[in-house]
Amino acid sequence: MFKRAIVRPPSPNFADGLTAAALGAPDYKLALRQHAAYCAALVKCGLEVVELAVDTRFPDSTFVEDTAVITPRCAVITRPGAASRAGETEAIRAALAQTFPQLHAIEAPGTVDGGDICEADNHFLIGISERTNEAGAQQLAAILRGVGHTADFVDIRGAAGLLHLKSGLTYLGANHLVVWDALAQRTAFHGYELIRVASGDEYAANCIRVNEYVLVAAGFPAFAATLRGLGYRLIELEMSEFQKMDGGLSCLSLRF
Ligand code: CIR
Repeated sequence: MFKRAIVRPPSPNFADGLTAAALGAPDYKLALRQHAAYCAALVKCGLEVVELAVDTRFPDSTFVEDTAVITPRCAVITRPGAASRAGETEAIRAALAQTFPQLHAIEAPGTVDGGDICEADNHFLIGISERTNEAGAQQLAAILRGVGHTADFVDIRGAAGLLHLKSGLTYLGANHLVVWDALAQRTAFHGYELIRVASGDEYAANCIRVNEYVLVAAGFPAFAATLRGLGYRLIELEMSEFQKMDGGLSCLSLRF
């Protein structure tokens, strides 16, 4: 069960962040409303939501997930792969230090974005991407294994349209792994019961299980029906303005 989430509202210069989405510039006021609805959903799931101050030095800083990896056994400050995002970890380190007396950290030359790390019970799937390099992936795996988790790597370099591993993948619990059709054959996913996301619905694959609910992006009725059919209780959230900046539901919080 998660008890708490760290979030950071989008900053007024959110539109200056990194994106390859080609969906146009986000509307800041609408992004704030969507972010508020997201926080309300986390509260509905039973979480205390800790909101960090907006920081205009970092237009992508609303995507807090990329700055840390938190498990029931450890917390790791990442070293984000995009230079413009490197400084985002400072505020996260300060926020987490209150709860985690020992913070691990990824060191140069390693880079890790939290969006590449998928926690599946005690096992961690670590994406190697344009943001998470092999050195960072190895460092993280060593930290996770050192506290008793297991870890495996998934190389997604060259997977078209996939910024982070979790852009195309979600572990829901109960051995259910939501995954893009295009990724379903990867050996790292053998042994899971796959919930395949059809071509055209790719954005829906980034959803999050939060206690008794699954938060899903609005606008994907077939995918939502599949999850409901498996017995999941859903909260559907409008995510259009974050999608324009290549972000999804998981990216907007750190849950622990
Ligand atoms: C970036 O390119 O870094 C941001 N615009 C989007 C980050 C999304 N984060 C995630 O998928 N975990």
